[in-house]
Amino acid sequence: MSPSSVGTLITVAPTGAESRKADVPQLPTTLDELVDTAVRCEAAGATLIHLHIRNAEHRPTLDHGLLRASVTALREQTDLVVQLSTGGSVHDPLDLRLTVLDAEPDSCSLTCGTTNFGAEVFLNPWPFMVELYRQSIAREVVPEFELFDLGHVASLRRLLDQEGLPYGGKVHVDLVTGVPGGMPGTPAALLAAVAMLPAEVTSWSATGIGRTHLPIAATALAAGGHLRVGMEDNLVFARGRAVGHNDELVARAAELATLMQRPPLTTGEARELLAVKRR
Ligand code: KMH
Ligand code: ZN
Repeated sequence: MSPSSVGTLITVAPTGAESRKADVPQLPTTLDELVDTAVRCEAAGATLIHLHIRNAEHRPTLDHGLLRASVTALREQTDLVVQLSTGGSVHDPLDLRLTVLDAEPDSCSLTCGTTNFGAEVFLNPWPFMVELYRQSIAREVVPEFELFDLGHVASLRRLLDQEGLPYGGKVHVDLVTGVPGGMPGTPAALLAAVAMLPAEVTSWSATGIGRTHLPIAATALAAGGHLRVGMEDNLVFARGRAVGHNDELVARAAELATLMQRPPLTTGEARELLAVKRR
């Protein structure tokens, strides 16, 4: 893929599992807030939403009914590709994380290894990765391989060698940089990971946690990658200015991509890029 040959897939990760509503009231945590966020972010240029949901107390949950209701509502109100997080929060047990696919999303995250995550551990043992991958293929859900470290790139190589290609035949990767415990959010680290990607990878995006988000976005665009932005990864829009709404981050990503002659993909183009099943 030559850097300038394709438009840009913009993923929004609006909520995550880490920030507390009490600390960040503008974080979308209710279903109404999520739908409003999705509609506004789609209008601003996003084509994929990476979703973590919250319960009535605004705490992270993997409740099946709430997951399914969220997927249904987003499908009804937007044309976004709906990706459910299987990473959940660092406190979610592995067996519960495997049940996320019961909600029949278009896509699911699949992290290719365990990583230190601040003071916690984000657990992704090899047997869990394999089981999740097999389930994604059986249920015709397109995985997005989340790579937090160079070791995760090597594990993706191993997974593809052992299990073959994902449902749809496309291999989309998201390089998550700047997590305390993972690869740093620097152009050098990102480009090292990109250089190691298996030849089967058909598209990749990148995100930088916190203040690394802008240099990582600029590097990804220059190197032919796609973008992930959102309040899961970054709560500060600019020095001294908090993110007021996720669509501000999406609009800036779209502007940057357009300046780089790689304007946002349409949702139809994004679905084709990822080979998601029409549901
Ligand atoms: N919340 C993190 C522990 C994913 O969504 O798959 C894991 C995470 C990755 O956000
Ligand atoms: Zn996530």
